Amino acid sequence: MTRFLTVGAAQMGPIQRSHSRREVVERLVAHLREGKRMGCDLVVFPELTLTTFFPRWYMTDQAEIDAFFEAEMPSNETAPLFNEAKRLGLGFCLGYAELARENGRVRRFNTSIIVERDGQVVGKYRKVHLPGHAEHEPQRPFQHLEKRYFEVGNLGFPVFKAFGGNIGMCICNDRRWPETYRVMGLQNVEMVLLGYNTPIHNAPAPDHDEHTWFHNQLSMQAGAYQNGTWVVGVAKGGTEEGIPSLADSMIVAPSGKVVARAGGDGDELVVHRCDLDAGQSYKRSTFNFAVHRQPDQYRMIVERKGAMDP
Ligand code: CDV
Repeated sequence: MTRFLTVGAAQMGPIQRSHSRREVVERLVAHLREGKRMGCDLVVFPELTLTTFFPRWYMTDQAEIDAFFEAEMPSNETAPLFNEAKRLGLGFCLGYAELARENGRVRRFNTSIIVERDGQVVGKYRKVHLPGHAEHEPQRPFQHLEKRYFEVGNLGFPVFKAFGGNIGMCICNDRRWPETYRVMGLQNVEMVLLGYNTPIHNAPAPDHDEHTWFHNQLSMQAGAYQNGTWVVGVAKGGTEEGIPSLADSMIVAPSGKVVARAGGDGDELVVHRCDLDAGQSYKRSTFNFAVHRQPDQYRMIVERKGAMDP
């Protein structure tokens, strides 16, 4: 028996600092309605969907920083998104800056959630690989202060039973690290939902700029193939606050093939009907972990690593 899930990668064009949550949510609702027309079960939004990509600025006023965070989900401003999704019978995945209170402490994470078709939040992920820096680096044309504004995620890489399959999430820079996908692969993940904000210019390594598109695609294709999973990569693209960023949202099959892709760098819904069983032949053959992986050998190499340090 086959299990199909029609997914929409809801690429967002730029969100400027002057754009209100209400304006952004209206754009998200437009994506949902188009998703419904196109037969989607699930619509995936990018990293930090609700605001401009604020880690590009050095800020010291905590109230100014916290204005980019969500202390509750849904909130008054995001409730219309939840309500419309429920009315349409659509699920969604949303990235946002989360202000949490845990054990009497305020914590801030770069988070994404899975919301099922009945409006219930059924999964949460907090970004683990935070790129950039923690201190102001004025020599850069723009900042990338994720290490300043967020804590490293404390939920691991969980895989959730949702939409009739095994669904995982990761966020932006996580997609470049093979262990992101492998940790989920070891939990039999069938679809990874991932949003990103990737400036074309990489200040510490400008020689990488020309490869930005290739590296994005390479990471997602490798992660998909090596773990027999779908990968849904969703960008915030276009020029945001003067900074051009990568669009190129795409849906990658467990074969590693790109099966659907954005054509522009604005708001655009990229849709594909995904067979959640399509990864089975990879998981049963080339990437049969139980038969072919050698965790003891990996451990031995890691334990000898002193001899190998550069
Ligand atoms: N938001 C990100 O995580 N961006 C990084 C950039 C800084 C390289 C990325 O991996 O796309």
